[in-house]
Amino acid sequence: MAQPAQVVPDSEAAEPEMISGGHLVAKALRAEGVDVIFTLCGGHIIDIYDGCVDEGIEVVDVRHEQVAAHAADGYARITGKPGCAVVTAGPGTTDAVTGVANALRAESPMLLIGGQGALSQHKMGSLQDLPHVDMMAPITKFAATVPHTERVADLVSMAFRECFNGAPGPSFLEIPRDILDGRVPLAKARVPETGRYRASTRSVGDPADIERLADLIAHSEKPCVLLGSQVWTTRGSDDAIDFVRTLNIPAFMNGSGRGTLPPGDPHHLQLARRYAFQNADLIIIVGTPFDFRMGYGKRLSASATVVQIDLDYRTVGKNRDVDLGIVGDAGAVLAAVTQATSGRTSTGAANRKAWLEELRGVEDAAYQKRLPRQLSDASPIDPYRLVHEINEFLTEDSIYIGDGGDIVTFSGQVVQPKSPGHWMDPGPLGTLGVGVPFVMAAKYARPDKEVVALFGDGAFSLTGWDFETLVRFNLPFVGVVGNNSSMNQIRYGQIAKYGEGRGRVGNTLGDVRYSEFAKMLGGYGEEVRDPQDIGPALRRARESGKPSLINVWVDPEVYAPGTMNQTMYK
Ligand SMILES: Cc1ncc(C[n+]2csc(CCOP(=O)(O)OP(=O)(O)O)c2C)c(N)n1
Ligand SMILES: [Mg+2]
Repeated sequence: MAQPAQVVPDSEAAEPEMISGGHLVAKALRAEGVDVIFTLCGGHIIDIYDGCVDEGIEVVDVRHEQVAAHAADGYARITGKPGCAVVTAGPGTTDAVTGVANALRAESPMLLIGGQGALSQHKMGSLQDLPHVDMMAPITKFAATVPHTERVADLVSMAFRECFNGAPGPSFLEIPRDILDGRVPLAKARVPETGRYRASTRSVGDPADIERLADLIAHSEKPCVLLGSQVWTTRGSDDAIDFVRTLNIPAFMNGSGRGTLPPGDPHHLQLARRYAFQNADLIIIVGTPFDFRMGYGKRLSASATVVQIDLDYRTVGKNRDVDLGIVGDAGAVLAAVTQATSGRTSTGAANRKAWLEELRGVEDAAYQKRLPRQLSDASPIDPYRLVHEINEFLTEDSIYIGDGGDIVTFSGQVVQPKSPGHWMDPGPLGTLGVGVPFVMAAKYARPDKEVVALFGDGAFSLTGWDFETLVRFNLPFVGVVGNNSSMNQIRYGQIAKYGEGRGRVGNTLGDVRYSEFAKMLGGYGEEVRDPQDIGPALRRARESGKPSLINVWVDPEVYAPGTMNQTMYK
């Protein structure tokens, strides 16, 4: 005889699996492949840590929230995955503002999660309560409050989707304390699955425009291309290399696009840029806006045909008219154009030999003119010598990070990364203090790489205490302080404007022995006053296997040409 089906009374039903908001955050981070959060603790956010323990996400705890946010930005740049910083309510979130703002201007996809007072105490004056979403809205692509525990993972995935809308950028979520600590049945929470909540961003724009660009190139005798940050963001380096080589187009690189072509490559140019922009008949701008770094587009010849390719519709044609605009993924667009030229009788490549030789001549002359400064034995040390030694020191596996004023302006001319994605600077916000957090992110994400950072003494001071975090997490790197006991880039402008006698106001730093600071915190350090000692000291820092600071005393009375021209303000 069949047994009657067993009816379980409600009171004895198996309890549904419950989950808290913090654990849902961790699940959503996991879905995006995020394996680390950068954070400074606070009572509002600890449940996220507990979730990270379950999901195997590492918690890297820093000493200032600005560092957490910059590290998340750096992690995104290095890995191509979004970075995540988690900070507490109020001052934790305000401290992170600079890092978020930097990521916005640098088009870096990061998520900042901030704590918030409990929703049940909304507007009652809870501890650390501030209008975070209002504060973050102008400097993010998306800023929202999570209104219910069931929605936590859903909103994290939404924030990630928004990070990759157009040109990438930061998102912000605040999670009220009761929402984060609350527990809901797992079955009721929306937990988006990896690969199922974001579409591809590899668009090539209008196919007719790809053909038009192929035509323009085929008929150009003097083209050049500027490979900007989005070439790296879209991981389009190989496509860009194929494009310039197949079509024989001289290439300049800026921002994170530096290193796309290795130094010594016949198509790699740097110092002839102004000449090329003045004399080219076709200028192709890839993944970089016409901002101050481009003289707002004014430095491009008025008679050249100008093409702009960008992930962000809003960037194309901004500040300067263009002849052709393509909204799409840098690598995908360049690959499509190379492909479009392949069936033609002529790509024009052979007609560009003379133009390449002309540019090479300009490049070589500029290099020879500067070389004596790079080899200078002067004491105090000429900053050109310091950056020359750093350039010589870099290998194909060295990620170079620049954080400072004048000293980094020198390095921008001389230091050439040897591989794609091996150059990091703050980007167009020009934020001092990104150095230590970028080291943290780079070395954490790519322990197989060497990280070499050049700091101004002013820049280092902003976030330098997190050198201790690098020691604590065993993240060795070669650090160099170009020490002029000054905020020298600003000092130059003051002297030029107000005269020598009034040039030393608000820009003087102490003669700090940063090597001792490094040693105090458990790192390696050396002082260098003689140019001959720079190379050996760098090598000993490499060998030490520790976070290091080589404090190099440079001449405060010499300035980079970019500083003297005050190009950044023009
Ligand atoms: C966070 C921040 N504060 C202030 C500035 C303005 N600023 C630009 S360069 C500079 C001087 C930096 O000094 P240092 O890092 O020692 O480099 P140096 O110019 O002396 O080589 C300052 C203060 C900035 N860019 N970022
Ligand atoms: Mg300085």
